[in-house]
Amino acid sequence: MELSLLPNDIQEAHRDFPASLAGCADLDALMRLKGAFVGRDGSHAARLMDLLKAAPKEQKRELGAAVNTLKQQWEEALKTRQGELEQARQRDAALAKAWDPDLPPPLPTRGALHPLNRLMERMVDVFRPLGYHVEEGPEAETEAHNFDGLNIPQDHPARGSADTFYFKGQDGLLLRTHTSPVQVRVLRRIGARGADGLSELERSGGIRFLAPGRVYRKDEIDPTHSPMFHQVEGMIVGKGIGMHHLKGTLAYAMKALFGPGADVRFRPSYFPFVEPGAEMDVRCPLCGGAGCRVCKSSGWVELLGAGLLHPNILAMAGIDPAVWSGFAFGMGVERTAMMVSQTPDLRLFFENDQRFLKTMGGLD
Ligand code: FA5
Repeated sequence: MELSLLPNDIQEAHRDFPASLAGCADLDALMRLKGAFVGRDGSHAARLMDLLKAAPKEQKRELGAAVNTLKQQWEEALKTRQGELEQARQRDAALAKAWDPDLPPPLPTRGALHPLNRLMERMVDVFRPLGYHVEEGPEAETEAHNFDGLNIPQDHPARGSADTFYFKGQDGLLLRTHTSPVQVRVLRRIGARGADGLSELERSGGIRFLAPGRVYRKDEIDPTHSPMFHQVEGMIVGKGIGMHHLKGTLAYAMKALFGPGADVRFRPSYFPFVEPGAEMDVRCPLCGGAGCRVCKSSGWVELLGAGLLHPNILAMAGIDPAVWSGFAFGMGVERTAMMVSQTPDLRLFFENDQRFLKTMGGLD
C-alpha cells in the first residue's frame, strides 16, 4: 500500500498502531484508541475519507484502495484486542466472585528442621545431663585420622576404594567413613602437653563428648543402608573406666530414646580401636521380633558399635593407657530414627516427601 500518499501524522500514527494497541490495558483505553482511528468524527479514517472526496479524479482509485485497506486493518486488529480484553475482564470478575474476604488468609508453610537433625539434637540432649558436650570434625578427612589413628591395619578392607570415597589427586584425603576420626582429633588435642608440661586431659581430669555428623560409605542402598548417613559418636576418657560404665550409659540412653520398655541386647564384636568391642541391637519394633525384611528375619536391628578404648589409640595420642581408660560408641542415626518411628525404610528420610516428614513429630 502506498503510504506516502497519506498525511505525515497519519503515516506516523499507523506505524505506532501495533504498539498503541498492545499498550491498551483495559477496554476504556481501547475505546479511546478506536475513536482516534476509526471514529465517526475527526478520526484518522474520517479524515482519510474527506481527503478521498477532495482528491482529483485520476488519484481516486489508488487512494481509495489504500484508505480501504488501512481502515480494514485497523478495524480487525481493534476487534481482536477487544476480544482479548473482554475475556480478561470476565476472568477477573469470576476470580473476584470466588474470593471470600471473610475467609482467614492462607498461612505460609513454616520451615522446620529435618527429622534426622531433630533426632541428633535429641540424642545430644539425652547425654548433656551426663556432662557430655559436642565436638566436631571435618567430613573431608585424612586417612591418618579416619584409619591410622584408629589402629586400623593397612590391609583392612574398609581402606579399599571399593568401600571408601577417596578424593582424586589428593593423597590420603577421603570422605570420612564414620565419626570415629573425631576421637583421634580430640585425643591428640587433650593428650598434647602445654608449656606447663601438663596436658588438657591431666588438667581437666577427664573428658566426655558426642560428635554427631554425616558419614559416607560405598554401601549398596537398601532399607537399612545408605551411602550417606549420620552417626553420633560418643566418648569418655577418665580413670578406671570399665565395661560396666559403657553398658550403664548405653542402657540409660536407650531407655531415654525408646522408652522404659526398650528391648536391647549387647553382644561381642570387633573394631580395631576398641578392646573389648561390642554391638548393640534393638528388638525390631516393626515385627516385634518375629522376623521381617528390615531385621532380615533375625528379630534384631543393629544400632551401634562400641567398646573400651584400645590402649594403642591412647598411646598414639600421647596418653598413658596405664593411667587413663575410656569407652566409645558410634550410633547410626537413620537406624535409630527408623526404630523410634517404626519406619520400614531409611530411604524415606531422604526423599523429602513433605507428607512423610510431617508425620515425624515423634522424633523430637
Ligand atoms: C562404626 O562405624 C564404628 N565407628 C562404631 C564404633 C565407634 C565402634 C566407637 C566402636 C567404638 P559400624 O560400621 O558398625 O561401626 O557402624 C555403626 C552404625 O552405623 C551401625 O550399627 C548402623 O547403625 C549404622 N550404619 C552403618 N552402615 C550404615 C549405612 N550404610 N546406612 C545407614 N546406617 C549405617
